[in-house]
Amino acid sequence: MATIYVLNGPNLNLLGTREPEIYGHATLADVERLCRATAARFDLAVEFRQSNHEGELIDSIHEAARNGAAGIVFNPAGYTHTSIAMHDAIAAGRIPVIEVHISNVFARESFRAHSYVAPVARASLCGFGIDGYALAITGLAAMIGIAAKS
Ligand code: CA2
Repeated sequence: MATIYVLNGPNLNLLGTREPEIYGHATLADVERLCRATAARFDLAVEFRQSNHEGELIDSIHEAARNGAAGIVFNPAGYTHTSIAMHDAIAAGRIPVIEVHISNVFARESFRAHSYVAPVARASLCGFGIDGYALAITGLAAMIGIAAKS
């Protein structure tokens, strides 16, 4: 069975506890359940992680590439807008990365409109709430030629 990594950046452990007007009421545990249910439709195993540390996220990207993962669904959170190191890790990894944001980053502060990840991601989506994770997994499966189970 192929594996995808679902990686979540800083502060996403707080999902569902603050700023519900921006991020909704779902928790990260809800996101994990949604990812596992979506991936199961494509017979994909999920390695689901959250970290508040840039280096740990980079280590996970390296690990996914080293382990031959089928792809990464990645919400880099605040590092989206700051991290050249994240950009470099993805560029070096050579596995498909789908960038996901819960909120519509283009409808918020101007500093959120720039992403260091987008140029090295195979696709990016934002503004669908946590459904964006399910859409990203479905799109990744199509991209790598894995059909839904009948
Ligand atoms: O919309 C997204 O998914 C973001 O990646 C979330 C990041 C933000 O820096 C990006 O611009 C867009 C912030 C994640 C923090 O998540 C929280 C969730 C609930 C309460 C507080 C923070």
